[in-house]
Amino acid sequence: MKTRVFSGIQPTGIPHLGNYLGAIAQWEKLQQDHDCHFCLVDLHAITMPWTADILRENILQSAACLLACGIEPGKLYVQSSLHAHARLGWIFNCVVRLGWLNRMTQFKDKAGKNREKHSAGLYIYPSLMAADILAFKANRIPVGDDQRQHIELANDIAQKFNFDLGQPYKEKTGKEFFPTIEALIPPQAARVMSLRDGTKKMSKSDPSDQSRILLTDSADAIATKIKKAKTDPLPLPDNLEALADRPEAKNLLSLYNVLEGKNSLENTLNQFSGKGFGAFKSALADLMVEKLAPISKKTQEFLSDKEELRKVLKQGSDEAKKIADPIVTEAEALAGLGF
Ligand code: AQP
Repeated sequence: MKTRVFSGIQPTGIPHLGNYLGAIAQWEKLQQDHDCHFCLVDLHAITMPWTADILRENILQSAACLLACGIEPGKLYVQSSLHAHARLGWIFNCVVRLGWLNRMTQFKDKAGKNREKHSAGLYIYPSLMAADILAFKANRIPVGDDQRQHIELANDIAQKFNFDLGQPYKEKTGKEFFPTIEALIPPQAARVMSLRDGTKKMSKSDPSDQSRILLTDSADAIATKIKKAKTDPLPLPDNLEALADRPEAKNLLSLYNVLEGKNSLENTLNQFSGKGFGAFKSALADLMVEKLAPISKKTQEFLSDKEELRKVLKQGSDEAKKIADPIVTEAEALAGLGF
């Protein structure tokens, strides 16, 4: 049996380069020889203020972009079309401990000083994410580095469920009900940083458009964003140690390195060491345009037929239901639910 892979992305706008290098590029490779299910997590998207029409449009745009990145029809669906997520999510809300949720750094970062004003959904988001994964009993989760802590929490929730409620299943089968989950975090570009601040991750929710490269950005937009990207006055160094306290330079060099398909930052450093940022940025923008232009073009093609896009998402949902519905029904029975 093929190993099962699950991952999701919030349909909160067109995916950016961080989403692509941290997650989507891995998805595209894994689908060749794994049982893959990729999800547009609209239930997560509504944990921050939202508008229904914009959300609907973002779902189609994100779907078109993911298909343009090579995700195959039948493997992509919308989270809210599968009730298994919310059903298991509620059970997990009752399994997860408040102390565990209090440790989640992403909530602290997003809620900031205004935590009282944020939705309860934002706070319990990680337990829904655990349900997203475990509704499939998936055990390989390709994600960026920012999701590491949430995957650890999903394992804690799975273990507590197994221990508190899964004993009858274990006695019958000799196995734990939920498997152990492994995050697949890419060796490079696991955390692509903002173009405006090398200490913050590139994110769809950053208020500045200039902080991220969208996969559908035009050549001009890419050139302008890279030209304006924050840097420092020093020339590019010739060794990795000298990048330690230069986060913006390190981020841009890493992007060049990974887009060029090299697996060592030293190669890129050798190519540009001693040069100023002007020449390097121009080479980086050209390379980005070369890699992203085909994705942008295909996204527009997919978007030109929204009926077809909806059909593709329905197909993905039908496939996902076949797996997740029986698992969640069994989890409910173990929890004494589902009379
Ligand atoms: N900067 C990044 N570098 C590498 N991987 C990243 N991911 C996100 N940002 C980076 C990975 O992309 C997948 C989808 O994540 P998401 O939709 O939660 O990402 P986002 O762009 O960060 O979206 P938002 O709306 O702005 O959400 P928050 O505020 O949560 O960051 C995940 O696998 C993620 O690791």
